[in-house]
Amino acid sequence: MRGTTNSRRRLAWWLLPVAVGGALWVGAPALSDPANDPTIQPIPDFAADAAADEAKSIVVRVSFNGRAHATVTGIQVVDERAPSHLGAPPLAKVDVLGETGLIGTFNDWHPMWELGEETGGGETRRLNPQASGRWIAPFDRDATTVVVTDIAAADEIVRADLTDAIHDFCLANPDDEDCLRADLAVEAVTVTAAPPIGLVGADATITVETVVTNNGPDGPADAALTTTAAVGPGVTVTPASQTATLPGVAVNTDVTEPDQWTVRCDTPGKHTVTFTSTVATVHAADVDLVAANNTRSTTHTIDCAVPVTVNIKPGGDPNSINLGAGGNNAPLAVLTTAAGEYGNPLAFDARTVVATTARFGNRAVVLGGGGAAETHNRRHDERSYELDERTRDADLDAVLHFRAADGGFTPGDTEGCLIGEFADSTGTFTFFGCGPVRIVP
Ligand SMILES: [Ca+2]
Ligand SMILES: [Ca+2]
Ligand SMILES: [Ca+2]
Ligand SMILES: [Ca+2]
Repeated sequence: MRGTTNSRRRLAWWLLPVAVGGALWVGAPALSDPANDPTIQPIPDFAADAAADEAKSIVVRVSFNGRAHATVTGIQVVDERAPSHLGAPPLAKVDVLGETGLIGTFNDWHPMWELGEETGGGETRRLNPQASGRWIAPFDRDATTVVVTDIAAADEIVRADLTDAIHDFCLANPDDEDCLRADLAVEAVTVTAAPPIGLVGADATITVETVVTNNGPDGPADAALTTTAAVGPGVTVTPASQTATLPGVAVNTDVTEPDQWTVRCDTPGKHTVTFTSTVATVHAADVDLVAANNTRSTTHTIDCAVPVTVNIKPGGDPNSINLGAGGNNAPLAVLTTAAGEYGNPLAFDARTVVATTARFGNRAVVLGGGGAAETHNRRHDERSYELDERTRDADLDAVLHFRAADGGFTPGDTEGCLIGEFADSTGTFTFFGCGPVRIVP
């Protein structure tokens, strides 16, 4: 240790703030300049100056438990200008970080360093391992973190998250010039696109749009939007939640955020999905004092249908669909199948088909509620043909008849679809199946 030199340097650290804050004696200008004459210059009004000074600072208090082991005991925004660190020694390095990187850095005292005076007049120093102290940084609305490094030990002493303290300050002082007061609101949550039915074992896509606005008074404000999907048993929605940042939502301006969700039906029946959107400010210095309008929900009911195998024109191939008079009684078999047969996830007993609910035709037409109704309003249970058009297995299938011209077919259609209800001991559910057709105009 170069004791003498170090002592002198430390002494300079003591004195420099005094020198900067007070008069500069070295090379002082001549008193002949009236501007430098203290006898005629007014005494500054400290109270008035303090009131006009809107500068704030961030105070990080710590207590040590050994060198470079400090815990944060408090973080606070105060209405006072941060002290100058111009003459501070390179003991601790204080970095103020924001979302996009370094905002400011300065050297400061290390609270563990304690200086004293020897009885003989010399200077003593010691490290107090139980010290407590504070660092004071100029306020910055974008500050997120203070990192203090012990320069000599090259150790991070503390890393303090400032966001709660800044947010609390702005909640208490929303009209402060560094705070932004925005009443963000979710105006609407709407399912804008969804398939008419879901199929058990298959994925479907649902589009949900959330409209966010900023009721002011301040803006634009970045908004964080979170939308969650809640479902009961029998259906799965992924992801469970989605987030988006809506940059710069201007006052009285609507911003629409669309999200896509994958819905998978696990069991037959009608299942309800609830989409809930919540908006919040993004930055610590931005506050929304009206929480009541930050969340909105919508519910969507998805009818999970059981996929079935249909043999249009059983025993025949191709499955010609005659839209003229020849197609007045087109037969179709709904096959009774075991789970896994023809790729169907669930077993299906065709004898549960409710014939009066069956509609046959173009896919979009039957999914939209149209299509041809069963000609006789009844089901014919018989051992019909498998898709090879030759095999007839032992179980009974449901043969139905339709007037093809009522199916909404167009000449280019290559598939015919059947939708309807089936009823078993557990309830009434929807079934759906399609097969290839050749349209005969
Ligand atoms: Ca609000
Ligand atoms: Ca056939
Ligand atoms: Ca069968
Ligand atoms: Ca059969």
